Amino acid sequence: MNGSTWFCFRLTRWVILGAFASQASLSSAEIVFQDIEDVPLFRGFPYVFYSVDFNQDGTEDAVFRSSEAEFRVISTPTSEIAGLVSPPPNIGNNARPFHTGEMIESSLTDPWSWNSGESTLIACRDIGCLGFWGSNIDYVGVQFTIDGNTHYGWVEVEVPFIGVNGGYVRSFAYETEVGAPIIAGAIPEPSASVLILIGIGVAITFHRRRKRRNKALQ
Ligand SMILES: [Ca+2]
Ligand SMILES: [Ca+2]
Repeated sequence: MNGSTWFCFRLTRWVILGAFASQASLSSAEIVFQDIEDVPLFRGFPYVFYSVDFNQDGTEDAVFRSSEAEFRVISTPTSEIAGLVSPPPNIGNNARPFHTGEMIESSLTDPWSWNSGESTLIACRDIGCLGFWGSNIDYVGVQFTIDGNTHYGWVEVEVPFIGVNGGYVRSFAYETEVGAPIIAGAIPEPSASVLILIGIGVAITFHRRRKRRNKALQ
């Protein structure tokens, strides 16, 4: 096999591998992920807040707010937050911390539900703390709509200390396929075209190396 035949053979092999990968990724939907510079939200007066806009359309999809009294995530007219509704006489919700790998989808296992309004991450006062967050990095589950269609997303949040009503918004992602669940912490896989380009790049590098080696041996 001469150099160019060998090169074509390698190239074909990598492209076939890329095509297989493309079949695999075509069947799965797409995640849009944004790793923002971590936003510190700590006990502002009267409060500090940060709005997450998953799809960058100018409509906020979840608002994180820290005040002296609590650190909360607030739904918008087009979103709901996964959590637990506090039983009476307490009012309000507590946001669920999804761990890496947990599924965020339309049906949540009891007792969790999709809730509108304010959901507490942590609220510590003299008498103790409310909320399921504290000394953890987990994901807030968000159900929101784009043009009336439901989408699922997660926001990575760190609440570093129990006793401090604040934390960091670290990154967020959403699933572009309408109604499709998203796995907490899942980020996009490289697309088929990127895999094919990588394949071609690797084949060309091998080819050049081989050519150089052959020259050196002559
Ligand atoms: Ca939006
Ligand atoms: Ca970050």
